[in-house]
Amino acid sequence: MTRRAFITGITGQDGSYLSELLLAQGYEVHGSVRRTSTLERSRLAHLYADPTLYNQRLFLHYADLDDPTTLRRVLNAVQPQELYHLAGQSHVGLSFEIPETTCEFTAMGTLRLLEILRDLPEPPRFFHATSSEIFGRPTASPQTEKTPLAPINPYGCAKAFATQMVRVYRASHDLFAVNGILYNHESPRRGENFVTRKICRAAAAIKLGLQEELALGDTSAQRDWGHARDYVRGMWLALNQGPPDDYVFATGQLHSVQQVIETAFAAVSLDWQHHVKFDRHFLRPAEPLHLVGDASKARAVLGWSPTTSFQELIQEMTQAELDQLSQGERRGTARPEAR
Ligand code: F7E
Repeated sequence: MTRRAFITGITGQDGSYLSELLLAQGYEVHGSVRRTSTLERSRLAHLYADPTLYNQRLFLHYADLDDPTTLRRVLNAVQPQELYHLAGQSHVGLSFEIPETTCEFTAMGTLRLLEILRDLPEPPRFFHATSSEIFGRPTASPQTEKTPLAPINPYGCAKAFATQMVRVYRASHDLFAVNGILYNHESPRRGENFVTRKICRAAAAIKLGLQEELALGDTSAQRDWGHARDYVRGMWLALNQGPPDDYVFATGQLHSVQQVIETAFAAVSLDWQHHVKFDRHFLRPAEPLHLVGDASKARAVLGWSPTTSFQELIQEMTQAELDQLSQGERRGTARPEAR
């Protein structure tokens, strides 16, 4: 029997990689998209350009987390066996500016989804993409599934609420519900306002003479960065290989924003010191500290481990920008700025 999966946030970085993984395994894949005036679905373009996939095994539905009636109707019609909940406002810096929207989608949106699942005759297995930001400034490093929640920004608070609700619904309503505690994961498909993509794109644009300098905030900030493709494999394993539980997905390695700069600029043989400048506009009111994950449980229970090193990740992202920007330059559509 063909398995059916539903993805909220299918048009995002993780949604596109997860769609590819599920389609390659023979799944029928459904996803919700927001009804907006712009159709930002470029990450899926290669999939729905394929007539053997689009509307055959890949289906998009208009539905959103702030419209539970539509979501309920769509989920009733699709009856997925697996639901991957990836949608939400995911930019930490932005969450200080739009905290209510962030909580509305990321916290309440998840609760609404759990309420809908509870009422379905056969609730799907549920994967919630939560975040290392729930730990804020933890007292222990690296963090595990047992590390206490201590968020320090609106995004982390919204994710902490949603994470705890998933735990409550798993324990109280017998749902197969999983929290994947995801540390930073990047790729050439990352949104342009996240720091790795911003740096890699700028390094490539400067190399091609399309941009002169790159303005950044705190370059001493450190993160545990992995490749998004590895993390979506973890999502699938979590719903198919283990009991419903919480799992940390991380590389266990900390690197600084400064190291991203040096690696990306070295990949295009440029001296970063001639191009990178500080702009306080990109500083955040609070920075988390020592967010580095211990993925031992995912390794032991799910057989998961990351396969891409930090160097490989940043080099791949920079090369992808070079390729994309040089193609755009040839067509006269290069658009380097990413602030
Ligand atoms: O920032 C510093 C910034 O925006 C990383 C999301 O996926 O991962 C992501 O959140 C660091 C921070 O990611 C700039 O202050 C310096 O310390 O790439 P980011 P994030 O905030 O870690 C977690 C796990 C999530 O769950 C989130 O959804 O880089 N930084 N200068 C800068 N960051 C940005 N964006 N832009 C700068 O100019």
